Amino acid sequence: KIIAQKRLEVGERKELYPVRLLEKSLYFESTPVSMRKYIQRPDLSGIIAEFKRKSPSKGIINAHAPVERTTIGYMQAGASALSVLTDKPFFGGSNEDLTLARRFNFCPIIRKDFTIDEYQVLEAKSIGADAILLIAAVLTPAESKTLATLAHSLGMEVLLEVHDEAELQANLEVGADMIGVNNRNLKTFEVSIEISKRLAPLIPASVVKVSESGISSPETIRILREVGYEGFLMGENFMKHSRPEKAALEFIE
Ligand code: IGP
Repeated sequence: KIIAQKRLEVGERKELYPVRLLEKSLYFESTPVSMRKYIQRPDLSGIIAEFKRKSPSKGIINAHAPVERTTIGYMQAGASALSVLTDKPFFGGSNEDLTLARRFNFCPIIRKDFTIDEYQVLEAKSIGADAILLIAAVLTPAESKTLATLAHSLGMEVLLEVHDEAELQANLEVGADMIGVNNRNLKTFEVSIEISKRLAPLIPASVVKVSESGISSPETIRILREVGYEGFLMGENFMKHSRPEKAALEFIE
């Protein structure tokens, strides 16, 4: 459903903003910040703090928090990177949200969208993203590889999201910089970090491991670190507060 909607949406935007317009963005002249490196920095928390107003599983999470204050605060709290949802129908985000976050922050920003088309990779670059998300469940390994190669040619990094062993095995040749294990089952919306624990030993050491979704305690992060994760993608646990950045500061301290 989400993917069918995404195809329509991308089709419309391609007409409105053809690639030759996207390529006029000044961001094409700037070098992205390495998200891998920031995640591995010992002086930062490893937390990738997410800005999202709503989600398919929870509905509205936070309709009022402004992008600027929230993302600046996330960074000041010690987040290693920012994740900004740019999908409107399902997550209430926009490209403008990411560009605003970009204008106020130097840290890496991943554009959280369902990337299915090369156009979106160019678009990510044009709005100031440093990394893109590829979801194994909605792409063939060949498609992922094409999109990853394009992202790399633009200097961006790739976070490849997987949910099980089969997806992981099938995508080892994609060349992702980071592999994210989603703890949320996309069919049942159920969350369990067991999936991160199970897949950790199967992820090659050269790839940065990220655990995604449903993280709400420092104890969980400690457990995930023990099995090899360096990045922790957290959204709702912060965004459910009226001041998400304050929740992040308390959590990280
Ligand atoms: C954040 P949570 O449970 O902390 O809000 O999860 C993030 O992992 C989640 O938003 C997410 C996501 C995605 C969103 C994981 N994979 C793919 C959109 C698309």
